[in-house]
Amino acid sequence: MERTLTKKDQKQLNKWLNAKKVFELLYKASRDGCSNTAFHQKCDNKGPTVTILYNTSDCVFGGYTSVSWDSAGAYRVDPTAFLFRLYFKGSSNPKKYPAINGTNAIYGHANYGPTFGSGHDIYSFNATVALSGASFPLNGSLTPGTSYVMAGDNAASLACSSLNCYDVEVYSVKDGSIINDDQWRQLTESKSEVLKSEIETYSPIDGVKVGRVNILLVGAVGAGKSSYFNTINSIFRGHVTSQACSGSAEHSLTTHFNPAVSISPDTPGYKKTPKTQDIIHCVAFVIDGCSVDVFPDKILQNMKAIQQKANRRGIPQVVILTKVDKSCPYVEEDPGTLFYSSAVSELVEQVSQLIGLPRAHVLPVKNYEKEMELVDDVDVPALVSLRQMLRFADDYLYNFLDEEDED
Ligand SMILES: Nc1nc2c(ncn2[C@@H]2O[C@H](COP(=O)(O)OP(=O)(O)OP(=O)(O)O)[C@@H](O)[C@H]2O)c(=O)[nH]1
Ligand SMILES: [Mg+2]
Repeated sequence: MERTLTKKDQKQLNKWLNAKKVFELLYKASRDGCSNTAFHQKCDNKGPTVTILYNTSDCVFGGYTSVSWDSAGAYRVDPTAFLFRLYFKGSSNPKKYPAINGTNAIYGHANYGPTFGSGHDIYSFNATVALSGASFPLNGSLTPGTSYVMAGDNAASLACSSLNCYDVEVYSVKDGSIINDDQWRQLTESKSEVLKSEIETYSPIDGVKVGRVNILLVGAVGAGKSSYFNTINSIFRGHVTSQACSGSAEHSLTTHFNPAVSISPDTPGYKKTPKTQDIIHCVAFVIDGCSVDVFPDKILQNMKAIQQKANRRGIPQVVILTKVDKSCPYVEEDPGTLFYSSAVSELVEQVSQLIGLPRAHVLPVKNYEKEMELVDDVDVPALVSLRQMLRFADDYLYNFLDEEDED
């Protein structure tokens, strides 16, 4: 039994909600602790949510509410709330139990975990529940039927009357992405072969002694720098490669250059009087699309500091916005929808405001990560991003047209 909301479960919930919502995990007892404080810290004032309990009888059940959890110690009205069962003793057995009139739909109390109904319809827990073996013996109670229409069902047929749970999860229920008929970013060229040959035949503008342009990739641990490099590399190699190690780790996986030590004039290879070909011609901030809502302040400050330095030198900057497949289920399923996805378009807007760059400088990509073979629809946004950086680098090189005669 899965102890997380599967795609199939999400589809079922969307059927009941008669909508296309996306589910974002806010709270998970096994991860965050089974306590009133952890629950309220993660879930208060987050809008519509769905709570799911996974008990040791392999029953999966819970409740949906469109109103926010809070710690006010009062019932909240929600005629759209409902309880549900997804699995019974390990078998799919979906059933929805609507609110009777919605008056006592949920109870938000600082000491309580998620609580539905005035008769302890589903009252998960109170204070802290310690893990006992592999499960949390929840200390609430399960007596559905006061505020929700059980239509012949009861605690036994809902969930084997058991609150001994492997896990309790709360997901935020958000408006899903939509796929528009028109692209939100008009691409003049959307064939990867054409983009590829455009880039292959690129050389920096005439009149500057620069054989190639230097692009600096900067970003947080795990943002997708190595993956982006690998994606571009793969496209030109003609098959998926992973020259730069990528993966997930607490500290940076790529430590080719010691990140703890700044470069100084004593660093081997340091050039006191760099030529135009030695300097950075474009700075690319690599940002994980999933991190945008909760962007760490420290990283933002670091980026702003780099931005200031780049601005002083007039160096163009872009954002490579990675993992956009995780922000839109359609893009995840079909990367060809990337430039049609409302979620990606909104994300680009959000990042442009966060970093303070025009939207055209925010370049969304979905890197190669799970794929074994090249996919045209993955290549196109990556190539578009690279072409854009080359164009910006060229713009920057114009500044050096007159300065190249000294040597
Ligand atoms: N779904 C998805 N996963 C991605 C994408 N880009 C990167 N990843 C995953 O994110 C994780 C981190 O990516 P890396 O490329 O290693 O990140 P990095 O910026 O090089 O990280 P460090 O070198 O550790 O600082 C890996 O598990 C990648 O597979 C993407 O566009 N979509
Ligand atoms: Mg790396």
